[in-house]
Amino acid sequence: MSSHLKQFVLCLIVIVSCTFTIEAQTYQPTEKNLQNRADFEKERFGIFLHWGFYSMFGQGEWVLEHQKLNKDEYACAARGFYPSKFNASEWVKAFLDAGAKYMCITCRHHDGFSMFDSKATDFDIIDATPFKRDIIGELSKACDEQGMALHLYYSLTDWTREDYPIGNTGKYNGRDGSRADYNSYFNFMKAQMKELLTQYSTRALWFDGIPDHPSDFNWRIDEFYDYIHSIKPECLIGNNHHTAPHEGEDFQMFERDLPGENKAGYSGGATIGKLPLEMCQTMPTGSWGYSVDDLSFRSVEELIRLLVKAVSKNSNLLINIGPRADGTLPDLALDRLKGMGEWMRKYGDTIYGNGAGSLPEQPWGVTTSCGNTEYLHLFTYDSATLEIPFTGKVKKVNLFDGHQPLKYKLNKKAKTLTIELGQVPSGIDTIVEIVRP
Ligand code: FHN
Repeated sequence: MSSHLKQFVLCLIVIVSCTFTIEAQTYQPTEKNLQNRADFEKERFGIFLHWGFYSMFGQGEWVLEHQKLNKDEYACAARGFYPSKFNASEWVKAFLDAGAKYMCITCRHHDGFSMFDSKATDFDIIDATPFKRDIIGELSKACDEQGMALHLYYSLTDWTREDYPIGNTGKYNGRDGSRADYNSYFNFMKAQMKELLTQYSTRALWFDGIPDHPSDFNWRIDEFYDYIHSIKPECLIGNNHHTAPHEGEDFQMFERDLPGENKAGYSGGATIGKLPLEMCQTMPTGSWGYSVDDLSFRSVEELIRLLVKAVSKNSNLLINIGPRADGTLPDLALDRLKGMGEWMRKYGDTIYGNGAGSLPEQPWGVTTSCGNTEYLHLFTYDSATLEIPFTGKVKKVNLFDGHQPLKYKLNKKAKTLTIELGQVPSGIDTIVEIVRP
């Protein structure tokens, strides 16, 4: 073989091997993972729960940080954590009755306390509290029994472990930063991932905490995601890093804002990707964890409209509750869940399996759609006649309530559809359904 031919063959081998190397790095979700994504996207409504022994302080989930508490003294409070009224089945039933199809609970928040039976640490619900019951395990069982999907929130930030490299937070709680050892911490997290993925019916992992370090900090996230998907390829991974989706992720979340908005200030760098979307928001206007003084709960009307708006932007809504230290859900949270359930039982068809409609947000409200049916959600409108931009044909136009036919006029030249609503809309959400042929 001539030297030129040898060089050509060698170059060809290098190119092909590089191609395979690159392809090997491109994440390929499995069919079951894609099915989980599709199911997640159809469900549209989930319940978020921020719960830990920090609920005993009644000052939210950041009390350790906000009060600059000593981590060891703070950990002593776990010895009194006994949520005697916790009933996983009652919780799951309340969420399902509200119309939610999945739940996401903090199995380990920034304080590093594990609400599940972990062999990787004694700072967990079994070893550090008198309760000694696997809260995540009981919720997983209740979800299986009642048909609710379980997602687990897991913090990459840790305010109490010495091997976690101290970042923007956790600086004043008595740790010796010189003992940081990210490899040790990474292996601890991998050990817990294996527990969470094999001990429970975990459909998704909801990561948080990345902003604790600057963007050049090496979390070894690709290795972490590969490890997770090597154990459970169908597990959905989402990470609340407030930026565009990262290779290996299966859904994209937005905090306190609808996709594309940035009113709360977390989503400045979060360009909307192609993955299923989810926005999360608190039921009270304050913290995620239980705050004894935070009784400013959003109204049922506001929560329903938020859910409808989320769906109008092809997003799920994950609405958060902070359970009390005794294992009960705040009365106001139960009240809101009840009100949402009453609405969802009547109008859930305009939410489940729906995505964005043909119109961007209008002064009167938003649109959702499913198949050949579009739903106009009129929140505030003071006329009995509505004209919208519209192209294409119409099979029928109904008031969703009772599917009562409405008079309409299609103007193909002006590309408008004028609908006689019969009366000026009132209430939380007047829904008009437009069925195309
Ligand atoms: O610091 C956390 C906070 O406690 C809460 O868990 C929220 C939920 O999205 N995420 C972080 C703040 O961005």
